[in-house]
Amino acid sequence: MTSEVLTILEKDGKVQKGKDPNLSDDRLRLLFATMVKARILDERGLTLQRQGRIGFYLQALGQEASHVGSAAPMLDSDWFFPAYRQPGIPLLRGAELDQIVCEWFGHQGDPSKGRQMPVHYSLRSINFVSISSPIGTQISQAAGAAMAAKIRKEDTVFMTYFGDGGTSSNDFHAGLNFAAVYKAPVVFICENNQWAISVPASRQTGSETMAQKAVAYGMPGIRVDGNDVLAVYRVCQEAVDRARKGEGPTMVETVTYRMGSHSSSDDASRYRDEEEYERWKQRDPIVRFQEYLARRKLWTAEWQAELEQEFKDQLNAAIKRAEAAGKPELGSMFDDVYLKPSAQLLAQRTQLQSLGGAADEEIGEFPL
Ligand SMILES: Cc1ncc(C[n+]2csc(CCOP(=O)(O)OP(=O)(O)O)c2C)c(N)n1
Ligand SMILES: [Mg+2]
Repeated sequence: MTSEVLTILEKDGKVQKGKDPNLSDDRLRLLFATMVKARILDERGLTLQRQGRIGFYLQALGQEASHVGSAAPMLDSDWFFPAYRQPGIPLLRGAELDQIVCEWFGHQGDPSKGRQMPVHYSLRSINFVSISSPIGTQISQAAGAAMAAKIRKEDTVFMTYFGDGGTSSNDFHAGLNFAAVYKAPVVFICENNQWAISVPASRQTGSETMAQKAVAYGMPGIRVDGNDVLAVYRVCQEAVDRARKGEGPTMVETVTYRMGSHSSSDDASRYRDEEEYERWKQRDPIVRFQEYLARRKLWTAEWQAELEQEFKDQLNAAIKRAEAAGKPELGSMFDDVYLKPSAQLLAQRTQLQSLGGAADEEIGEFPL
């Protein structure tokens, strides 16, 4: 294990010799289109929050290659235990846009029935487990699910995402330790975007890298350029193959950058140098990939403009439907917990209904 970072995409769309994962033209175009769509989704989400139409938003600006490239080698039957900065995964796996947008509003059509914060998707149709707000909880959940699949002799791989800050959580320790001891089929993706809200990665750990922590638990820890979709794909394909062959977990540290603020409730200009942002902007993952595709004659400005317009039209239509759908019936908050609701719950539901619309207040701002 070294602190070396694997890169494949060089300047002007050139690739390092012998390292290109040789994906088909269709696959390359799909990855690019998904990254572009994820960015549009994020722009629109933040705008809706600024307009006061949704309560909160979290962008993945600058991290599109990190999560789209890592998710792409997973099969449809595999499972994700995500954090909150991977909007490209639902898009890549063909989740319904209406479900995503209804979740932002907490309106009818949201699979979580408005019980989650915006951007905390739960998408059963694509094996995308409900996003948790407490940092790190998904890490031990993914390890446990992978252990269960192994015991049941299922051929399934699990992938979980967390940030540089997530490596300081208790669940990081518990999850990596269990996964390594039981050789569970799980891939841990640490998206090191250099910041945990206002805490820089240098204040997060005394370790030289995040990836080296994996070695202590007994699994490979690999560092990859997180703004290079080909490099991320290649490393994660190997990690997924390893897991499927029964050789155990891998941790991948994608070295990337959070180009936006932490969330709609944060202002990064209060603690972060403009110069740092400008430096990372030069390594924009979408621009780097576009240069590579253009070199291979797989990209034209017209093609990108067309796919952008088509997606914006779909998104606008989905937003219109979601906004009009209205809130879930208030009493639905008592559903889905017990097969047979307890007497207390039934009494509380009746009490709530007797209040009429009075309890159904407008949403305010979220604190984080
Ligand atoms: C257990 C817990 N502690 C604190 C928080 C508040 N919090 C929300 S996001 C965050 C930073 C996480 O940083 P990182 O893991 O690097 O992920 P990033 O936001 O950079 O993607 C914190 C401290 C929380 N949600 N849960
Ligand atoms: Mg971070």
